[in-house]
Amino acid sequence: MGQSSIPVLQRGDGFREVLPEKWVNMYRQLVKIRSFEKQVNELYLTAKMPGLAHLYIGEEAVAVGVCEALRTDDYITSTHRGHGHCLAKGASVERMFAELLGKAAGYCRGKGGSMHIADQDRGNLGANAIVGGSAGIAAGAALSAQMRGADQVAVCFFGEGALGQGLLYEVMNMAALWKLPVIYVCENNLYNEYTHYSETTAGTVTARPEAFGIPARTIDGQDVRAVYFAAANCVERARTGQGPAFLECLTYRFHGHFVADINRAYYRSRQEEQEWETQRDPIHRLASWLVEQKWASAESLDKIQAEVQMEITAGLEFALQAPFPDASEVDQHVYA
Ligand SMILES: Cc1ncc(C[n+]2csc(CCOP(=O)(O)OP(=O)(O)O)c2C)c(N)n1
Repeated sequence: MGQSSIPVLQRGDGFREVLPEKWVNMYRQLVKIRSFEKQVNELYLTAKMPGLAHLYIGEEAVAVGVCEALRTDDYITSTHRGHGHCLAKGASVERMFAELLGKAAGYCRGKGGSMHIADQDRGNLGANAIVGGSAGIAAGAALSAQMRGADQVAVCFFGEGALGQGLLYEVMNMAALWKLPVIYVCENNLYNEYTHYSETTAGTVTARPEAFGIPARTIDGQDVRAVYFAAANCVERARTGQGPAFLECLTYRFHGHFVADINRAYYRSRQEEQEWETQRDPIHRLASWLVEQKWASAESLDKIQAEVQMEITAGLEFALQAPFPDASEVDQHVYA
C-alpha cells in the first residue's frame, strides 16, 4: 500500500466545541493522577508499600486526553506504568491503594500489585508487566467488539520501548487487514528504561504503522487538548468501522524509570529534566489556559487541588486500615 493511500487523521482544532466543564474535569483528573502518584512514591520511600512502582508523573495528559474521548464500555490495555491509565478510566483511588498495599479490597485482592491492576467494570483489561504484551489483548478486545457487532473501541497504551517487540507488528498487520477498532497510543517519553530511544529505534515511529496503511500522527503529549482532539478523531474513525489509528504522544516521565531510580545523571541531564518540568508540565499548561479563557480562576483550581488531596488522603487511609486477604486463599485467583 502506498503512502498516498493512507487516510489522514484530522487536526481537530475546534477547542470551543468542548464545554468548559469538560476541560475543568480534565484538570481534576490530571491533578488526581499526580497526587496519587506522589503518594505512591511516599509509600515506597517510607517502606510502607511492598514491591515497586513506575510513576506516571509528567505523562498525565496522555491518559486523561485519551480516556476522556472514550465511553465506559470501551476497552483499554495498559503497561507497567499504568496507574494513570487506570485512574483516567475511572478506577477508585481506594481500591488502587488497597491493591498496592496487598489488601483484599484491591482490584486483584491484593495479589497483583502495581503492574497487574485491571478494572473490567470500566473496560480496563489490565496493566501488563511484559513490554508490548498488551498489544495482543487490545487486538483481541477489538476483534470481539467487531464480531459482536458492538461499537466499542479498544485503546492500546504502550511506551516507545514496545516498538522493539514483534507482537506489536503482528497485531498491527491484522488490525489493518481486518479494520479492527483499535487505537495505538505510543507514549514516547524518550527513554526505554535508561537508554534514549534514538539508540534503539531506527527510522521514525510513525513510519511503522504507516507501513501497514494505519494513519498515524505525532502530537504534543503534554497538551491535554491536543491529545483529546486527536484521540476523539481516532475513536470516531474506529467506531464507524474505518479501522485502526496510531498516535505518537511526545511526553516525559518527571521521575525515574521506577521509584528507586533516584540518581539519573548517568543517562539524562538535570537540565533536561528541569526544562520539561518547568516548561512542559501538562497540569500547569491546562491551568494557565483555563485561567486565560476565564473558565476557571486560580482560586477555583486551588479548591480542586484541595478536594483531590482529600480524596487521596481518605483513599489511602481506607487502604491502610483494610485487612489483608485471608491466608486460606493464598492459592486462589492466581494462575501459573
Ligand atoms: C518483554 C520485556 N522485556 C523487558 C522488560 C524489562 N523492562 C521493563 S520496562 C522496560 C522499558 C520500557 O520502556 P518503554 O516501553 O518505553 O516504557 P516506559 O518505561 O518508558 O514507560 C523494560 C525493558 C519487560 N518488562 N518485558
